[in-house]
Amino acid sequence: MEPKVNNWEFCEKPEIVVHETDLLLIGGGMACCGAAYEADRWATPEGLRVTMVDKAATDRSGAVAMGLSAINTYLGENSTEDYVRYVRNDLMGITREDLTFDLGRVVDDSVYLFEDWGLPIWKKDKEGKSVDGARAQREEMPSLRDGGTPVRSGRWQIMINGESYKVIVAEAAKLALENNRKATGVDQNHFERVFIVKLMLDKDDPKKVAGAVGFSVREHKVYIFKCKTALLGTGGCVNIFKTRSTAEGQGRAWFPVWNSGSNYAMAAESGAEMTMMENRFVPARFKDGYGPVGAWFLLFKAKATNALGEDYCATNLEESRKLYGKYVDSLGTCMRNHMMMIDMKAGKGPIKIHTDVALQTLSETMSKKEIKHLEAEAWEDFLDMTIAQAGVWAANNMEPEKVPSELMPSEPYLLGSHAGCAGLWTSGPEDFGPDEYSWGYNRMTTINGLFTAGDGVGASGHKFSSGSHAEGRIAGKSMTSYFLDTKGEDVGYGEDHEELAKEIYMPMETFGKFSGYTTDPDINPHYIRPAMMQQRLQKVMDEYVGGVGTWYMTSKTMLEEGFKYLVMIKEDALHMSAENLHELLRAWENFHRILAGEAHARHIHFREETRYPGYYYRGDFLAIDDENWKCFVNSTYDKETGEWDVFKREYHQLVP
Ligand code: SFD
Ligand code: AMP
Repeated sequence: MEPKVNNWEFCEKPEIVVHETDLLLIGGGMACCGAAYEADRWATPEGLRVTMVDKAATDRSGAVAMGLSAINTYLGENSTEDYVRYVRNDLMGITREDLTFDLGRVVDDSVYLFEDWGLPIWKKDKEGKSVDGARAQREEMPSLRDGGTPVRSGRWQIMINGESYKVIVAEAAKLALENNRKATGVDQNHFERVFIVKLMLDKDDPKKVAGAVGFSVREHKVYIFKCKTALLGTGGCVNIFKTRSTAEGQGRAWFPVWNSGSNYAMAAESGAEMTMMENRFVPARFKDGYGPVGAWFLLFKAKATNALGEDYCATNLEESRKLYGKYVDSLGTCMRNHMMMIDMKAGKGPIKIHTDVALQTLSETMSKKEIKHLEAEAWEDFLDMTIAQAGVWAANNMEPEKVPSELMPSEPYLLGSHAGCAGLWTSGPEDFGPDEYSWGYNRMTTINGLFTAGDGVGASGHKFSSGSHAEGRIAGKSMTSYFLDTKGEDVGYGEDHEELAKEIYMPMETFGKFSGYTTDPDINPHYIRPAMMQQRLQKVMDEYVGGVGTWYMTSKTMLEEGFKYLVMIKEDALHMSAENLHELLRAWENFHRILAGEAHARHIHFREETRYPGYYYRGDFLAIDDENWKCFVNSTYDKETGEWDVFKREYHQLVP
């Protein structure tokens, strides 16, 4: 097919806005809000300009958009070493322990800040009774910083009334940006609804970042940011696999559908080293609404069984030990999934979580008023975080105190902050870990000046909302050091602004030029619409890279067949069309999803074992193989040739 060209004949040429800054924060989620807060503390006094650009409205953007009902990483009385052991166990023995240790020693300070900024955190009163966050605030119970006792659901998790969690964290970030704006005299340093699609590198040194480009999803504007250092804080990747939700429900997922793998795709295209991109997270969730299970298992002490009433984690333990040995004992997240899937595949489903039994048991020692409050908390757990699950209960006339709910493993997501560890290979702290893990600036990638945090940092999961914020703070401070240390060195990209705008708006020119060729603009031999391209990608990933359609099974032969389609999908993506700015957003999300999906598949193809049973299986290497594969799998991508170089990196155990 003829390559598409853009001469602005069929779509309006956008205005090109150029913004120069020093520290650019790409994203407005937990990581970038942490970075904005911390960068203001260190960069503003030095007169450095800080800018945030977010794809959405920062108050309600990213994974915490709907709020959360718990903070899953708060160490409190736990040691940092134990945190490293917990993360290592849950991620099947391979993590960058320097990054996890470094995060563990600072994360609680972010939680103290959240409480200072108004986040209602549940507390234990003098009798040891739970008091929800709003009442604890009203009764001025001691803050965590002042020794207050949180209500723990699990060893690492604390309960919150978190519907407005993101609004609270975003407000602090925006105040920090405003303080910086005033101090540095710039007109604007917070851009919302601007989707960044490409990083730009220094024209003389392709191992150095020099800027980023994107477009407004509301106005005909292309934004070009010139910067010396940038933070990629754009979250994880959702909707690369066929989803369990279908048709009218398509779009319902657990992780946010608007996080489209930009972190991984833009970094890969810049040549940054990736790590553990074979890892994924397959969360067990309340069926159809994708409601999380943590609070139910940990706070409400609910049990999950197969349809025969058996605890599948007990009945399948020894069977699982045959392939996964000692790894079954810590019953990590993927292992719990694995044992559930054994029963589901054996027809012992549906799997049910017994919310009714849990609430009835808890209410045995409670007053009527306390029971009413408990039932409200049961609903609030989802109303604070995954509203649709409360919707599914209501729509199905289900009262959790009366009937159990069905659980289902969802489609896979790529992320680095939750119970997964895909992402970029970054420098760790100077004071903890082997030399090869640190190259100057904490959380800097292998591209100088390019940093990442949260879902962007690979090989160090279980950071969650609080850890992503704290990691953003670490990066914000390091970016300031990097800028000051490289003050005399100029950077500048070579890209032409007009050519960048043409490339970005190509799908709109394509639609304008060819949509009249057929009677139905959806059916056209000259282009493919983004929604269809997404469906194609999801189908190929599902069938060849271990989606729900194959019970997460794949192999060398399946992957190699899949690669043929992925290469064609990359070619065909150049012929996507976009009728409006929303479809242009969808088109560029696909470009990012396709590359993130390919990275995932290339890494799974390289790692010849099944390290994460319950997340995915290599049918040709079903067992865990510590002898050959207790190591990191890293890669770099060459966007000119489309070639991936995938290789091993040594794992060092730092905490006994
Ligand atoms: O219940 C671009 N998470 C939970 N963490 C907890 O601490 N407690 C919980 O209770 C958690 N639960 C939970 C969680 C997530 C979700 C979706 C649900 C339930 C339903 C995990 C945390 O939320 C997660 O770890 C962090 O938020 C990750 O932070 P970060 O910063 O890595 O990602 P982000 O917050 O999603 O922000 C991404 C930002 O980037 C923007 N963006 N901007 C410009 N250009 C682009 N190309 C962009 N692409 C994305 C987004 O707009 C956003 O601002 S439970 O499951 O455990
Ligand atoms: P989730 O709701 O699945 O996202 O999990 C939230 C938190 O609870 C994470 O820290 C999980 O590791 C933890 N968690 C979830 N289910 C269990 C379980 N069955 N046992 C122990 N921890 C769990």
